Amino acid sequence: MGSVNLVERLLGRQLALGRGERPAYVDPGGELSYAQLYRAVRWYAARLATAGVQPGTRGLVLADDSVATVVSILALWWRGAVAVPVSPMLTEAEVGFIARDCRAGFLHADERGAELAIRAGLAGLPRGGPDWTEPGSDPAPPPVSQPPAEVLLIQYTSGSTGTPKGVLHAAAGVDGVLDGFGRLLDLRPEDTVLSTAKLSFGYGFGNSLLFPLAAGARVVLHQGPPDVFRLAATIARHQPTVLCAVPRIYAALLDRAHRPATTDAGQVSVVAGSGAAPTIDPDGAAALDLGSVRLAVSAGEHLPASLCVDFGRTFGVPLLNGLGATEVLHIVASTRGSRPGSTGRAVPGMTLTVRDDAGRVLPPGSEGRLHVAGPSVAAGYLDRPEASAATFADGGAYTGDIVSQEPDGEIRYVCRRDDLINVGGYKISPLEVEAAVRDLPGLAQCAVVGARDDTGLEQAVAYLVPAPETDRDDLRRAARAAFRTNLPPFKRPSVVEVVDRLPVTSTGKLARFKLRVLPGS
Ligand code: 3SK
Repeated sequence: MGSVNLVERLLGRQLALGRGERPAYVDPGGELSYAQLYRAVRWYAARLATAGVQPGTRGLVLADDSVATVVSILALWWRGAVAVPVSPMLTEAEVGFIARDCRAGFLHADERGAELAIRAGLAGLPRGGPDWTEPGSDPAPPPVSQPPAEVLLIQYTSGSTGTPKGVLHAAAGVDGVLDGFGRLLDLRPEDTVLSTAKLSFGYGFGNSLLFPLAAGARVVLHQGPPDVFRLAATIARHQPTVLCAVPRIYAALLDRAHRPATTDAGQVSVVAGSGAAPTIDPDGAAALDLGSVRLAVSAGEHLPASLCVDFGRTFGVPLLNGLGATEVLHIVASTRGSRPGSTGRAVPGMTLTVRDDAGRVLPPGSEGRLHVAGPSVAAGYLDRPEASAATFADGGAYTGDIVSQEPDGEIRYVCRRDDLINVGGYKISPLEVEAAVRDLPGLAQCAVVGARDDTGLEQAVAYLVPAPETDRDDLRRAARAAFRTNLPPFKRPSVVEVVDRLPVTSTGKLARFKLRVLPGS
């Protein structure tokens, strides 16, 4: 493979194909064509050069989804720099850690991201913002081509201990994913894509940046938390043809569709587990109409078969399930033509096998560790040789999922191999959530686990053991307050249960598996 020029593949190509006037992005600020996007990226890249950003500099992008966020990422690539997208929903401690861990040399931040960055002690970093996308006069040198092995994207993922790890994606991997899941997704220039997963997460990065730009499609950027009322309004307004979301968003859309419209007016709604503040529907019963949608994509967490079937029947839209991981950049198993309940087969160019703890391939039907090989496997974790050796092994990467595989290649998801809790695609370390209440007066012990609710979706449940003489209700209230203070919304447990004791194994260790049942079910 020769050198890779992603800006050319994603943007220059659309102009060369005469699609410059076609719409590229819509956000609350308006709509932008491919030609306008190209110019905005060039201006931003020129400003990066003036600010001293060099090829290889790591640029933290701390912003909600917007045109400016996309422009900053593409401009970093134009300059040969490394984009490090980070969610502004993280705490200042997490943002500070990530900035130090990746040795960030530049920061792009929106208003909220800038405030967060200052609290995180990043005031000294050279900083750009949405105003850098405005017309400028500086000539920008042409976009930099990169050797295939050059890292140009670092995506952070939670470790099972709660310490985020930077996943290093090389130019060839980012290029390769376009020929992998990108080929299977098969977007067209007439498509409009709407993803509720944000650019700061691997799933959203592909959905809202890589795949649509490679196809010359239009993208609607949804800001703020993805509650169903705002989502319904965005769908009604912008008529997406392809919707990408996590299963609990599809469950919330179904729930809304099944409720009689007359009971909706003014009702308070929150997408389960999103951690978002409840939203009051300002217009009463905004119609939920998925008539424009030709394809819905689900990934990030396990899609229960019943939800997949119910969604297809209710909306008449096929729901394509997928399994992905940050370590393999995007979706690597997908259900085109598979049966409901399946997680699908390998996407083009990727090889999936099920292996035992020694890395040996297991026969069909056996449960084991999902191993992925192919172009989009990342180069490793930043500065984590041990973790890299454990995950990036045997010619590919282990995703941390336990699955089985049928003789025809279909994957069936079983569970996670580690204790990470998966809520709407966010992988949450129980240790980090437990640490948030560690010093709470009146708390003797705490264990946090993931438990499936009656729809089959995982919820984070905190079990608290009170110290003697402690009022149980006071403890529950104090724990909820501590979770609110110490954790970003999406990491807060949705159920907090006070119990007399925690179960232990015969060797006296906490038996987390015994807690993985929702209280009351
Ligand atoms: O499920 C995930 O964690 C994921 C990560 C990156 C890209 C895509 C997906 C589904």
